[in-house]
Amino acid sequence: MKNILTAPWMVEMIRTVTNMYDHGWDERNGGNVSLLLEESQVNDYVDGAVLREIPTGFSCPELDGKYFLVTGTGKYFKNVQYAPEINLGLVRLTDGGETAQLLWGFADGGEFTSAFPAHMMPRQHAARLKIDLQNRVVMHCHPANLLAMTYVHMLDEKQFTRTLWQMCTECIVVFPDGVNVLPWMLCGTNEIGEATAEKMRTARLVVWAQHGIYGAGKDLDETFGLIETAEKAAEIYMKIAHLPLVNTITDDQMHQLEAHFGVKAREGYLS
Ligand code: 2HA
Ligand code: ZN
Repeated sequence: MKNILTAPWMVEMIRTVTNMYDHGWDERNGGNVSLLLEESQVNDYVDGAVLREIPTGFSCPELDGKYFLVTGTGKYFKNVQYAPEINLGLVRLTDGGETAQLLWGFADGGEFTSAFPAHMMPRQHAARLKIDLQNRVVMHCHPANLLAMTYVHMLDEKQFTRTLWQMCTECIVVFPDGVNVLPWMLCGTNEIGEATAEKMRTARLVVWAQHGIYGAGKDLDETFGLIETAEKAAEIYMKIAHLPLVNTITDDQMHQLEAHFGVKAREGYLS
């Protein structure tokens, strides 16, 4: 069997959460990430022996048998690179998703992030709708400028999205579906998980007002890049929001971007 710490997906996960920490998005135990893996990707690295069984607190028959590499509850992203086997875990869902079989990690007796149900719900929706589970990554973090923006910008999704699109030329190309926004809600509950999953049906980015952001994407790089781009736009907004606005990116220019890059902006968001 090969050393699991050399698996490409493990290396990528450790680099990504380290990078998230270095960007200041994941203070203390803030943030959580899960990565959906195929049996063929994990086979060479684990023998299938179940170390422990952990109840998930939810049911999702559509995801039975799926493998996830996931960050631990209460764990600090800062520490993942130094002790991956304590701060990360590899699980396989069983019993209709109600049980997670721990195959590697959480070596101090820990468990996956309390947001695990919130990470599973969008995938469950997708599986139920028979949409390919192409969003292998769900990522949550607390980027300062997006958070700041939710204190001073209206939370209307169309207006919020349009403001972000106007802040950097690339935004509409990177997230043409825009960002959806949830008002402040109690985190760590099934309610916010359900609400986030519902919002993820129409956009891969969901802002949690006064808290942070959720992103979903096909791999770790893409998902990180989505959040990075939205956060850059929010940074520009926070630099200029208190200044007189002289120039902007017009809707006509947005249409040029759509045509040139072959993307379609969210229906009704451009005039
Ligand atoms: O996982 O960020 O919102 C810690 C959090 C919960
Ligand atoms: Zn959070």
